[in-house]
Amino acid sequence: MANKQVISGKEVAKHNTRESCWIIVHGKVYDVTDFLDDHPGGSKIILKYAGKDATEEYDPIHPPDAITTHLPVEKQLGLLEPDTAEKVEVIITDTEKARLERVSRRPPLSEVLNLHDFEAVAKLVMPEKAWAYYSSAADDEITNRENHAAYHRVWFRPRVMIDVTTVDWSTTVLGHRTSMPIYITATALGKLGHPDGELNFTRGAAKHNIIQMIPTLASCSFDELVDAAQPGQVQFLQLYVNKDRDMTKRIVQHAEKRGIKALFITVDAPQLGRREKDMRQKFDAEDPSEVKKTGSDGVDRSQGAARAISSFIDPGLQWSDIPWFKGITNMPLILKGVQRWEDALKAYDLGLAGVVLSNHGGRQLDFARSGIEVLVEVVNQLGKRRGLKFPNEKFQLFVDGGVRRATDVIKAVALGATAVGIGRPFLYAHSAYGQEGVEHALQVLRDEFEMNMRLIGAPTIKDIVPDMVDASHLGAHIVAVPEDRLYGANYDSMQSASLREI
Ligand code: 173
Repeated sequence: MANKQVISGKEVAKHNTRESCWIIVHGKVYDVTDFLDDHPGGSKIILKYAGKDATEEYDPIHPPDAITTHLPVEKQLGLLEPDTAEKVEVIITDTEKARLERVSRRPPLSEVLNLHDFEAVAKLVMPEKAWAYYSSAADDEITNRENHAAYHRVWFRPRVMIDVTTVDWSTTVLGHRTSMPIYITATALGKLGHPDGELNFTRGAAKHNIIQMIPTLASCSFDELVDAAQPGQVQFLQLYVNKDRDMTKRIVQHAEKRGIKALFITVDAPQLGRREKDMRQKFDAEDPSEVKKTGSDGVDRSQGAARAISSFIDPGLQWSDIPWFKGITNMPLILKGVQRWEDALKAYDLGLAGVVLSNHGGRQLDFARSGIEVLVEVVNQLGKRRGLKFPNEKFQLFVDGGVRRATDVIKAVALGATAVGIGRPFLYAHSAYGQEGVEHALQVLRDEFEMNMRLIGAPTIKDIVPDMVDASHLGAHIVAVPEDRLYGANYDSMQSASLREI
């Protein structure tokens, strides 16, 4: 902070009104009076901390530099005299007490047998708001459920009498070794689930030699996550393109300098989808008249916190911007969120390194098709039109969304994917068990790979070829197979509006 003057907690405490509102974040004092009406989460939540230390409330939902990016330097007043801040009275509600009691009754990790189990435990032990944010999806959440259900329409054609004494499911992604054909994909706001945030993913990924994709909207700072990586550990960066292209350029060039190996540009979120579970939480928690308010920046605050903090994303991003990206970085460029073969073909023709066939975990356009379904059409069309064979070193296909088992990953690899992104399951693992949870989730997948490689008769990843699956009914959007009870039990039904308590 430019201003080094030391301010006592007593002095800060005097500025506890709408007319003069100072807060403390990470030992620094800020004058946020003029910013109150522009705060994406509304002014009420800041006013609760007026004159006090807001760090604990701030951390989970803001990237660490959010405050310095948004406040003019002259409002960054100085350093707090240590240990002098007025304490915020922490009221532990009955709901919170009940939750903490459930946390103490979590099953040991040895009883967590699969990724569904993490979701079941997380649902019971997470703060309701965090669960609502992570689990929510767009509109009627049809795509969200389809993402998982689509894997039920792909069946195996295993080979027998193959020597599977040793099986090896390691592979390379964009030229980098990984112990499994999966990566931890980018998900925002990690600290909502666990105080260590995305560091749990960095550390868990290091233990298992897995690639982590760092999100633009991580709760931890980018540098913190890069610093936490082991020597040689591979990290990618997911990029939301800012309307301010200079800002984007700085982020990208800094990432490259820090050793990030690939840039995944998100292209399916020119505007954030409606996540009604998330929105309902906001209405329950705050006075609706407050939440509905539009700030002087014109950002609608009625649609959940995520939507408000995403207002920097440029809806004007277009194909003609690609040369600009190529001009500012030598990192391989991958488009994340491609949903039709025509766009995959364009990406190939523009010389990009690959695409992620993804619908953003069903959080954007409802009735977007699953990544696995789009994969089949992309492989067919790019084969026909450009003679490409997949998996392909020069143009790599990734899918994400709905993956819960190594068999799901194996299906995607058989159909031409280089690797598969997994997001929510790691959020649930870290929310319920921290870093250990992430490591256990990876161990579960590892064990599933070992067994299933043997059972389908594939000693290596190269042996997982298209004829090992029957995907002939993938495009038929009818699931005439037994329902997945574990998934179905976890899936949190949407709710309709209800009468208010009087
Ligand atoms: O899916 C999301 O919630 C997401 O990508 C996002 C985007 C902007 C702000 C917060 C989350």
